[in-house]
Amino acid sequence: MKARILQLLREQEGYVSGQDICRKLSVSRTAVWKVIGQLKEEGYVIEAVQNKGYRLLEVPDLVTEGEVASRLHTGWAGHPTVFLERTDSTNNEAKRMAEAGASHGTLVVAENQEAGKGRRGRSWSSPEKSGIWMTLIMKPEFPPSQASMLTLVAAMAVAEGVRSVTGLEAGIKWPNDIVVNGKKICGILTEMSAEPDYINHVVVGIGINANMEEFPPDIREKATSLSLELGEKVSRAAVIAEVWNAFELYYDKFLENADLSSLREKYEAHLLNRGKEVCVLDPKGEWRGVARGIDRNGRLLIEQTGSGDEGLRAVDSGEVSVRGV
Ligand code: BTX
Repeated sequence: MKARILQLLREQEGYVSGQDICRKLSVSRTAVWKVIGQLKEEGYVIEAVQNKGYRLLEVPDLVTEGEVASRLHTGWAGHPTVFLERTDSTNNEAKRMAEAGASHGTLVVAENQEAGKGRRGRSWSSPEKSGIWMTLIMKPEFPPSQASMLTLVAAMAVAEGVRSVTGLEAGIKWPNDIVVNGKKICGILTEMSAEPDYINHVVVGIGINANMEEFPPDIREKATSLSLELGEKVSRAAVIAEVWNAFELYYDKFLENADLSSLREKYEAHLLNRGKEVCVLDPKGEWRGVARGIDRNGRLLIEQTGSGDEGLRAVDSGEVSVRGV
């Protein structure tokens, strides 16, 4: 009921009368009054005026069930959402839960992540109560070879979610860095447990720098947060909900062919490397070219330059890394 009352207050520009809330939710006046009291205790500033009703003036940056659920419009992603005060890594937690039988769509969100992980053993800086550290458990039916593309689907969802909540121009640096004004605001780590032809589970971990005001010296040059770019704090709950609202829509499109053919255009519209010169760090030797887009499997298409070996080459994120020139 708390989530529904919050939703009604948020949707209304002016006052919502107590009577309207009672009627819409089929509850008593006393019940509404109690919930309003609880919300005030949690830090919401709600004005109550006789004969007019209630008006929401200020929302604290809380990552609570009420704040997330009142904005989440998904059928399965985030149902249920498990909120933790602390964990080692939401990806590790999600894997443990998946092995213990947690269902497809379960989302794990933690306020404090003590050992946040990046790709290939790197670490992910996760300061307390200012970022978004979350992981979705998935048990899909497509073959394991397709799972790495979920990272690109997630990147699109983050770009979309961030744009819709903040208006910031979030773009994607292939394959899955989300960048605002040239600096990284998000990292995505997808991990899988599978047999050769069968996925046990996939966990899609997303870290978003939401409201931190500074970064450790080693990443200060390349990292930023939504609040630093926007000049004001953002509602982390709103970003969480909008990311999964977008993810579910994109995932449905992905499932049409179990590849990115229906999403390519949209991904490319956010792709910052497009039309730019890139250097491919290939273990067999570095080479350069101009990034043109992605193929249906999420490989970056690069037009090779300057080697006498011209043509479009597709590179795989598991094999090479790419940096801007
Ligand atoms: P990555 O390997 O692409 O990026 C890791 C690199 O990014 C680090 O080596 C460091 O240079 C830089 N970095 C570290 N922390 C930050 C930060 N907060 N902002 C910007 N740059 C940073 C990307 O790996 C995948 C990260 C996934 C993180 C999520 S959080 C929820 C889930 N749980 C978990 O343990 N990991 C995922």
